Amino acid sequence: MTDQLELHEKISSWFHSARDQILNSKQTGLNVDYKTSRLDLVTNMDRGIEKFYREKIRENFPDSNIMGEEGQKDEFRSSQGLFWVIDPIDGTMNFVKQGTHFASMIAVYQDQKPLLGYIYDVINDHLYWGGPGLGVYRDDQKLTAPMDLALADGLLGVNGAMLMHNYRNVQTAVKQSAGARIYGSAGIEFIHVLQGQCVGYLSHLRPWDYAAGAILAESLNLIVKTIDGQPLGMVESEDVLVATPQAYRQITGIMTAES
Ligand code: 2AM
Ligand code: CA
Ligand code: CA
Ligand code: CA
Repeated sequence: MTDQLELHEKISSWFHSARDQILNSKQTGLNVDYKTSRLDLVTNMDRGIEKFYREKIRENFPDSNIMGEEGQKDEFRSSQGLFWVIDPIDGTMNFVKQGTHFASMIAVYQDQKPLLGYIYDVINDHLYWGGPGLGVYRDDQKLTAPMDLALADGLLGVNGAMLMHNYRNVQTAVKQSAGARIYGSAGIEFIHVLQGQCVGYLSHLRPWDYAAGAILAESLNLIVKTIDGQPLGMVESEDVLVATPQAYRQITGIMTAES
């Protein structure tokens, strides 16, 4: 078994270098392109940071397989050894429009089992990291597992489009909560749930959006599955719900009920 803390020492240093590059882009300028729509952006920084992580991984762990949002995608199912999932900038729209509320994320698996998860809140310079057997840390400080709050007792992070279209009755879940929050970055939303600031988060996500968050959430006894109660795959996009056990049961009860 690769030593988690030995790996962590290397990986954590990459995030601070990524931060410098991202902050520098304010001076050097951003090129913004559209992917599938005017709401689906990619910048030279998304591509540059992913390239930087890939180079670091190849240099330090040459036998790795890598899946990244902006690059080549190795197959998770057939990958033994170290497998990496990268989201170089999560919340690219926020990055472009607000210059804040975005994250940089890496998830690491060994022989298809979770090993380490990282969500880096770039602007606030906080690294949320951990994995099975380690618990979850915010920089050097260990997080306590959030209380198992009911839906009525907490805020619910949701995807804006799902809420607008009342996807699978999500508005009913929001009405039963203390209110909806829409932050526009899956990574930032996961951080709120990890810290007990939101009772759950619901969105339609791809593997790089949820991989790191799922590793951290499971290490804090949160539930992270599809809204139909299925374990998260590593290939498709999924309706992902991360929540306290109580809120998870309540939200899926509402969203999977026959209407
Ligand atoms: P991204 O910025 O890395 O693409 C925005 O609601 C959140 O959903 C972000 O975490 C964003 O990640 C993610 N997302 C997933 N698919 C998306 C898409 N097609 N367009 C915009 N955001 C998407
Ligand atoms: Ca994107
Ligand atoms: Ca993302
Ligand atoms: Ca991204």
